[in-house]
Amino acid sequence: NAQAATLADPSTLVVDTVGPVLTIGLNRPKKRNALNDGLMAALKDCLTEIPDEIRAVVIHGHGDHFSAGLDLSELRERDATEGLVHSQTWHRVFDRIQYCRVPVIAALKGAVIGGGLELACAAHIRVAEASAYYALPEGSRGIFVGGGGSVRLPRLIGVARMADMMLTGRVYSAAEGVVHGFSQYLIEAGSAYDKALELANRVAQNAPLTNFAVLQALPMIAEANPQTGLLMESLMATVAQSDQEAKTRIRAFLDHKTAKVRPS
Ligand code: 1HE
Repeated sequence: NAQAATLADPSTLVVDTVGPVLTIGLNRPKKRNALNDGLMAALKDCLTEIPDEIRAVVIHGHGDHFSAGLDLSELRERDATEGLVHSQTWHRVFDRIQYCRVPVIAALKGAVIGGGLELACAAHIRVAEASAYYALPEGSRGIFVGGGGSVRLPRLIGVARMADMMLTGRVYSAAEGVVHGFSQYLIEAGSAYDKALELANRVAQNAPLTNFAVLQALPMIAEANPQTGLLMESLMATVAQSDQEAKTRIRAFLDHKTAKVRPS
């Protein structure tokens, strides 16, 4: 029932701290990290109380796969009302990722399927290794996305591509995925977690106000009408520039004390 669904199962996640980075490992490898209610409740809990000293989050999967999506064994129990509650519960959990205080980076490998892809879409940066692949088998299972996928995924890859995935079961490879916007990084096998951690440490060094602006203001500005967006941008820029952190960093550049921007 809906009440029992809120009980967190801490064994489904491995949460750790690596310097300023909180790492959250999906930990149901025998079930290919399928997302059951206990895991989702645990994920919600650990995203609720992010310690002050944490400056970035990495979400990854234990085993060979990021996530096989919704745990289908739980689905057969639900009626329509419970389904609605379940979907909205997922929305709240994934909103905690998207609107997190700090940047969230997803390290992708193997199956990134259905709800697993919806989870990845809520993160701010996706790093995929060569084994990653993306699919939305909801169509063939007679269901629909329910974890915010129809809101977030079209913004990354477009409505037509998502419709094709759901209608025909099309699967995209990691290499295709980086071209089409599923991930921002494509890296060699076995290194998604390390790369995600490296990026997390880099973003952790940014001025907190810059990260706030990128996470909270940028997506809203991008969705706003242009005149509203431009005004929001001006206001955000003014607040950021007037922060002491910005002044210190710009002074350091002018004093030749910071690294120059060079091609990577
Ligand atoms: C699962 C799930 C799952 C694996 N729910 N139990 N997602 C899907 O439709 C994907 C379904 N899964 C697969 O296609 C495959 O399992 C994989 C390609 C991910 C992995 O294949 P493989 O050969 O490595 O493993 P396996 O033998 O298929 O699975 C190992 C076990 O995990 C097996 O259980 P067992 O008790 O027989 O050992 C599988 O049943 C179990 N398992 N995936 C439940 N998803 C909010 S709306 C979101 C809607 C969706 O996400 S729909 C997409 C659902």
